[in-house]
Parts: sequence; C-alpha cells; structure tokens
Amino acid sequence: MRNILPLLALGLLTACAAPEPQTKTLREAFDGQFLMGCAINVDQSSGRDVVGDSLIVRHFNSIVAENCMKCELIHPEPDRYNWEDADRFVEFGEKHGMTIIGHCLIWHSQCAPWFFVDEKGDTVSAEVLQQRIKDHIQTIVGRYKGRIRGWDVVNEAILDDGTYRQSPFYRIMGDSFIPWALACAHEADPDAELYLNDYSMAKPAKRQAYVDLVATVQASGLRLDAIGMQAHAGMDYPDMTEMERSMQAFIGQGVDVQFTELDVNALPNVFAAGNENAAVENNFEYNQRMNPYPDGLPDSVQTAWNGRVQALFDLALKYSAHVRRVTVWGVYDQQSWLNDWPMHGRTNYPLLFDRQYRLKPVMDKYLTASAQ
Ligand code: 9MR
Repeated sequence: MRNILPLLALGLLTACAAPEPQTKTLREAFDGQFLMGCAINVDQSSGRDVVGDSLIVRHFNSIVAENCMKCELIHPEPDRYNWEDADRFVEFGEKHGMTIIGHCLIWHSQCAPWFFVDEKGDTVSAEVLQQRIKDHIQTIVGRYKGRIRGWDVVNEAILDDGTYRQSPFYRIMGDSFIPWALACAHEADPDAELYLNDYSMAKPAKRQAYVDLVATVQASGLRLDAIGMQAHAGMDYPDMTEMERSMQAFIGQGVDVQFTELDVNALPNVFAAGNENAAVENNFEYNQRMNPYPDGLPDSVQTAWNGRVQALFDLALKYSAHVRRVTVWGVYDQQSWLNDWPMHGRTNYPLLFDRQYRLKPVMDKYLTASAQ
C-alpha cells in the first residue's frame, strides 16, 4: 500500500492540475519569428512528468537537454558513455517533430574528473587533452549526426570581466581549446549548427571578449552559427540597454544570437550589485529575508516581473531576423534550478508556467498579437 500512495497522489495531482486547453500556443505566437524552446529534464524526456510533457508538446517546438548530455553524466569514465537518457531525449524530440539542441560539449563545470588527469593523477599534456576533447565531441556529435540541429559546443569560457576562465581546459590548452572544439564538432556533423554559450552577456567587457573571440574564430575559417546568450535575468539585471547592445554587437560581427536559458529570478538579489551571474557554483547560506514570497508573488512584484520577461521577448522580436531561438530554462516554476540557486530552499517564480501548470498572463500580449 505504501508504494501505491505516491502513484495515487500523482494521478490525483495530474487529474486536478491538467492544464486548461488554450486556443493559442507559445510556438504559434512566435511562429515565423524564432523557435520557442525549453530545457527538459529526464522525467520529461522519459514520460514520467505527464503534465510537464503535455505543456512541452503543446507550447514548444524546440528542446534542449537540461542535464543529461553534460560530460560527467554522459561520459563518466574514459571508455564509458551513458547513452540512455540522451537517447530518450533525442527520441522525445523526434517523436514530437521538434528542433533538438545539444547542451553542452565542453564546459568546465560538471566535467568528469578523469578528463584532465592521467592514470597517476598528473595533469595531462595539451596533446592528450586535445585528443580527449576530440574523442568526446566526435563520439557524442557523431552518435546524433543529422538528428540534433545545433550544439552548445563551448559553454561559459569567458568570465564577466572579459578574461578567459582559468578552467582546466584553458590552463592546459590556452584559448586554442575553443577553435579546436568547434573544428571537432564540425568534422563530426558538418550540417550541425555550432554555438558558443554564456551568461552575463550584457556586461560590456564580456561582450567585447566574445566579439573578439568570434572574429578570431571567423578568421580561422571555422563554423560558428550563433552566440548563445543564456539570459538568466533577475529583477534588476541585466540592464536591457546593455543586453540590446550585446545583441547588436554579435549580429554586427556576423553571427546570429539566441536566448538559450531564459528565466527571470523573481526573488531578492543576493549578489552585490553588478556581480550577478549564473555561475552554478555560487551558494549563499539560507536567509528567510531572501525568501519573502513562499505563497505567491505580490501584485507589484508580479507586474515588475512581467515587465522583465516582456523586455526580453520584445528584444528577441525586435531582432528576430537574427534570433534563431528563444529557449526557457525549464517549463514550470517548481522545477526551476532557481528554487535552489544561489540559495537553497527558496520559492521562486522564474518561468512561463506557474505551479498549477498554467501559462502566465505575461504571455497574453504575444498570444493576442499573433492572432491578429
Ligand atoms: O539547470 C541545471 C541544473 O539542474 C544543474 O544542477 C546545473 C549543474 O549541471 O546546471 C543547470 O543548468 C546550467 C546550464 O547547464 C549552464 N548554464 C547555467 C545553468 C544553470 O545553472
């Protein structure tokens, strides 16, 4: 009996919370402008999250893997790959006719520890790391050749001050690991789009560093389709004028842009002003004052939050000729990483669907506009 209870509860929850059918969907609202994507987790790609899946299939035409393609999960040991979750993710996208995005091939975080050391535990040479990057990328990209539209090839390589992150990749290979990763991915699937992806893209120093990097990559004749601007936003960051300047700068450099991980943190900002970021390693001690809305957002905060979301979507629409995709980082509020980051255990409201799985009114403006 004890084992059945959670299932009964889930069934009840599913029955009560099944979303109202709406006449228009997000993907229809932005049809012809950009793809409407979402990150999905393994409960969703495996069909365990029935309600989540109904929203994903109805409202989105693109998916990206929230976690299951990250190095430590998909390639935990030198000669061992875990394909099960990634295969399911790709099959889910194919079954529903979606544009499938791979995330992410080279990232300092969640990289399997074996990647940088030899059997004695000593740091490997640049040549060895080069070969490992090549094997890793070509095995993964090769497996899904022709099925995945594009890859976040390198994630978060540059710091907010515009300098290169001192990751093991950088320390061992210098900045050459970036063009090398792009070249390996292109060789494995010449038709796949290739992206560099990062947060805090509105910061001028970081913008300039990416403009310079794009120029270097282009000068080498390598494929680079778009810059992924993660767009993890808060109530008072980023400055939307700076965000727009970054879009203009990347587009001006000859690449497209996309918002790849959009969400808007509705809670008080725990970072010092100007230091906001989306570095997953941040972890502030829990503080009740920083979790002020466990029962829902007050109207004034909701209104301000709506304004932030609309500012981002309005920017995407304004530059839609060069915006391939807007992807939100999750579907409904209670599944968001922002309930536990950068402070564990808060109740956050960062996504487009609420805790009752309803599409938030913030999107009405676009649904209506698309109907005319
Ligand atoms: O949302 C992801 C969370 O579930 C993971 O625990 C975390 C670490 O792998 O990564 C989160 O996604 C990150 C993305 O892969 C890269 N940009 C920042 C995202 C939020 O941390």
